[in-house]
Amino acid sequence: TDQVAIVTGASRGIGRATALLLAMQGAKVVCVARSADELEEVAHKTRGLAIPADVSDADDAQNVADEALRHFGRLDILVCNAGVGSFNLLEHFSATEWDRMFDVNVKGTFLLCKAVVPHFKAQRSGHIVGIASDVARRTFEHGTAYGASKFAQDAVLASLRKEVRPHGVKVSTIYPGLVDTYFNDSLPGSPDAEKTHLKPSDVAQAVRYVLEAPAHVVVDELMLHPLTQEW
Ligand code: NJP
Repeated sequence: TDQVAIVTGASRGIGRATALLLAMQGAKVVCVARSADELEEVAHKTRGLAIPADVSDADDAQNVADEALRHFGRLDILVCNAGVGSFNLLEHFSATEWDRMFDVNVKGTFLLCKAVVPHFKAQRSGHIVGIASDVARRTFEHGTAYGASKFAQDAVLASLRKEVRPHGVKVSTIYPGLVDTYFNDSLPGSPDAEKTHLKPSDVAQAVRYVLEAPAHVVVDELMLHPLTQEW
């Protein structure tokens, strides 16, 4: 396809794998994250466009949509993947850390969607894919801040789904379990991870699956876990 896809959090992890897979499928990819060097490398590999941006900044978010449209002349897909998380007992979280998670995970999703939705509605097509988390559907110790942010992000996407459906615009939400990435300052690639974690490319395949649904079908929700993960 010659579709144009914005992928946030494309500098590493799930976003990087998604950008590479969509490019392999023929999409033109707009790679978004804060780390300019890593982003350039991914944009080079995908022969796409790198736009360094902070998704929690309203001007940055609008600029991503404007630049993508200016550069490629069209816009079809937004993958809202950028996210951060850390885990602790409630009383050990600082207010700053709480804000960071809500700024990136919730406000970032809101701002990117807000930037593309008017365009998608006007063209009566478009597909937003949100990378949420299985913890948007369950609670756990040490998850007060991250879990709350993922519940909130999920609610943003679910409400938006109802708003845009009458305009021919799709919203799909993906709920992965553990994924072997740099998330929460971890280092991917440990020998055990193959059994205990999904690979970033597993989640990228899920993104591809929801995007490939026929025009009259929307995959609202898709949850995937490593077989070993209890949840
Ligand atoms: O994590 P990681 P994942 N503005 O750390 C970017 C969800 N998830 O791939 O800005 C723009 O390898 C950051 O780029 P940079 C999770 O909640 C994960 O696992 O350069 N971009 C990087 O590219 C998140 O929504 C697991 O630092 C910003 C990317 O985000 C999504 O998967 C389980 C940014 C993070 O890459 C991708 O995370 C689950 C900002 N302000 C859900 N802040 C899991 N890994 O186990 C960060 O259920 N980024």
